[in-house]
Amino acid sequence: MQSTVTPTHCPYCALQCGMNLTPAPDGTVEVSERTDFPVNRGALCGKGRTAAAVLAPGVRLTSPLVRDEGGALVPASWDEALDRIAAGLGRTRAEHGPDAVGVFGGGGLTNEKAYTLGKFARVVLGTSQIDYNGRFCMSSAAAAGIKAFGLDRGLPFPLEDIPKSGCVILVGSNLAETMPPSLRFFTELKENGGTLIVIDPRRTKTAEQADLHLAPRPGTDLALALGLLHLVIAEGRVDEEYVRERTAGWEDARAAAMAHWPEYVERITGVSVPQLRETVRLFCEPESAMVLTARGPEQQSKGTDTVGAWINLCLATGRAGRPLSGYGCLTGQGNGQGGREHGQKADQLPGYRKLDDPAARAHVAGVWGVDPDSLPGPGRSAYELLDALGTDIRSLLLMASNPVVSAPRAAHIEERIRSLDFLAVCDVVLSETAVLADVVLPVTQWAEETGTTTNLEGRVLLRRRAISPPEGIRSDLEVLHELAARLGVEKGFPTDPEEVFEELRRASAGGAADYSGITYRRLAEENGVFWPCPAEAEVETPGEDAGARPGGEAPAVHPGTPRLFLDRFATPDGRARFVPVSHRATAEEPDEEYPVLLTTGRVVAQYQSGAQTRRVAELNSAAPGPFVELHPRLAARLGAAEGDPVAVVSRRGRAVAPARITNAIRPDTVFMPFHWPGEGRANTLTNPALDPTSRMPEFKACAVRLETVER
Ligand SMILES: Nc1nc2c(c(=O)[nH]1)N[C@H]1C(S)=C(S)[C@@H](COP(=O)(O)OP(=O)(O)OC[C@H]3O[C@@H](n4cnc5c(=O)[nH]c(N)nc54)[C@H](O)[C@@H]3O)O[C@H]1N2
Ligand SMILES: Nc1nc2c(c(=O)[nH]1)N[C@H]1C(S)=C(S)[C@@H](COP(=O)(O)OP(=O)(O)OC[C@H]3O[C@@H](n4cnc5c(=O)[nH]c(N)nc54)[C@H](O)[C@@H]3O)O[C@H]1N2
Ligand code: SF4
Ligand SMILES: [Mo]
Repeated sequence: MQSTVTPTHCPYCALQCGMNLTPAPDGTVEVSERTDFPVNRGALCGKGRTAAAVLAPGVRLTSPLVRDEGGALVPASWDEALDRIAAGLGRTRAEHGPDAVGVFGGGGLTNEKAYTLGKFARVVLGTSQIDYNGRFCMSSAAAAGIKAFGLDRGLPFPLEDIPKSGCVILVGSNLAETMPPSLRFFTELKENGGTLIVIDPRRTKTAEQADLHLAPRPGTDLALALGLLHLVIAEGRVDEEYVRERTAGWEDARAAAMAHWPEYVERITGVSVPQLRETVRLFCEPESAMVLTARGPEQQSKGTDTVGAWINLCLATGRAGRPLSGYGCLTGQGNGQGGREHGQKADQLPGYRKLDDPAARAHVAGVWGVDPDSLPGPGRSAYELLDALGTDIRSLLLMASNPVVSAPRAAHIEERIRSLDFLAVCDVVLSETAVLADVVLPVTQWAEETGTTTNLEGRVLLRRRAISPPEGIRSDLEVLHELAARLGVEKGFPTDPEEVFEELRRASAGGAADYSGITYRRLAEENGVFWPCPAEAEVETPGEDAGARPGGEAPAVHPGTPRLFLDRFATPDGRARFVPVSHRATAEEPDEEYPVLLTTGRVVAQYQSGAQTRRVAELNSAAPGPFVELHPRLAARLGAAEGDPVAVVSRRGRAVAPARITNAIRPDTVFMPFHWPGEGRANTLTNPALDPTSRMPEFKACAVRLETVER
């Protein structure tokens, strides 16, 4: 018998690399190269290559678990587990009202699941208290993009544009470790004569590729961007005609930048004035240039303003909404983009509609067959929701996140989770958060189910089912269907992903993220479609590069939108908005007691809270545990040698991990990856100070002191 090959996509990051899956006779599945997907052209990182390991029965959950009277989690039937969840959530709702029931989702969920989870919260539970882990991810960039451009889509152009640009500034992205196959676009940029500038307090694998590496103090990117804009103005490099024709608000932004003298910026950031000048020269001289941000500048209590400042730099120099130029955010999770468009965010309805917009409520309520007035209003943001557990929020349904490891001030959040009246978790493995649940439901994984994701380019993709799930596993959609029925809503929660997508198309129609012209058939035939893609193909929007249609005939349907803003921005008057921003300090500056800055991030072989990748032997041996990266001078002052356990202490707690001494980091800064629970958990230390607009916590900068540990 010949085995069938299924072309699909990786379960992990926002690159959504294409891969082929081939079922083996023993029920496992083999991952192999798929060369027809343009983003990765066959290349996979170690996580993608080994993703099938998490499908194995010894690794994953295979039965629902319920807490018995003795307090142990024991296997149970689906009916018992589902009944208990319906009873737990229902009891809280009856006793404390709908807003005492919380829902927490994830950017790893497919569009169909994210959509259904949002609908479940608002229609079945009637709660406003839903948010998701994407709030911890790209919410600052999203907020800034909406302010400036009227629309948030991670990249406004396909990755394939990068090599053709003149200069790319990568701000706080370590994509050589976080999206390895994408490094190709940047090496091609250099081969084509373009310049790569990397801004990171550490000389990362990505920074090693750069023509110019700036290493600012963590939390000072806002000042850095303002200093660059100051020089652009002072050196007469403003594109006056573009500013006049395509933007609004320049005068105020200009005045704010003028207050940020290069010498002042040098003092704040530690980046020298000659380096600032060189950056401006490299950015402004070519015909086209891009700024791409990732979590470095975004995960700050001023992340929205910081991204706004980088957008201002692009606007002042005419580098947005023009070919091979623009600002983009490198979204992180597998469906980090789609996950924020279809209604699992506290303030959103499907199609990237606003929950407080009466027209949006009426449209979505129409699709859902409910009274618009029955839809709750906006709820709390992710950290605020987690912080309210056990007090205002008494029961929680958690799907696809592991906050015990990944939330800021994690010891406090863990304690909040433990104080809940009732916790239900849907996961593929027994994560550190699932262990605390009253009921755990085992769900199907990427290779076992069909669904769509939207990658960091805004390209909607079809993930296909390649194998059957093991006996005893159900999908997230089946779980929500069953729970809805038990809570009295028999209709409107289909279990077939395509049926959900058909409804999502209607719900998104006319919204900012319009998917109504996208079908599963098109996704399969065209290898992905860029949103917005309305159902009615009016006259093709001039200036948009729609890409060639198969067959070459005139498009009968909307071709999708690979490139945004070429003619106008998505604001009412079509102009981009400058935002007047000024530098401000991080929420917690170093002082005598806590004299060092801690920043956090990732390593190539582990994914997020590590719930999945820590269970893969090959990845675990490549990255077996946490560490504290510090400069030799700091290590000498501390009296620590390579590998010695070092205690990192902040106002929130204490973590211990081995020292990794390197002069690739600033001497005033230490770095810890956040993939591990226990003693070395980085988030025991992090500061939940929130950005006032995006409600993003300050994962990237807090004050700590270091201590040696006797072993
Ligand atoms: N291997 C791996 N890949 C992943 C993930 C993973 O967990 N593991 N997660 C995925 C997800 S969800 C995301 S969001 C992306 C994240 O992708 P990235 O944003 O690339 O990842 P991080 O390591 O969090 O942060 C990037 C860099 O920011 C730097 N940085 C720290 N503080 C500052 C600062 O104040 N300013 C500046 N300019 N830089 C700073 C860090 O030194 C780090 O090198 O990765 C995705 N891909
Ligand atoms: N200190 C520090 N903390 C951080 C960050 C940082 O840079 N520094 N980054 C933040 C960022 S950007 C992010 S995105 C978050 C991520 O942190 P988390 O939200 O904890 O993300 P994951 O570890 O991916 O957790 C996903 C969980 O869902 C499960 N899962 C996977 N697929 C499915 C599915 O289809 N259905 C269900 N039901 N479950 C599924 C996985 O097994 C896993 O347990 O961490 C944030 N925390
Ligand atoms: S880069 Fe991201 S999408 Fe590609 S194989 Fe690695 S984890 Fe998967
Ligand atoms: Mo993320």
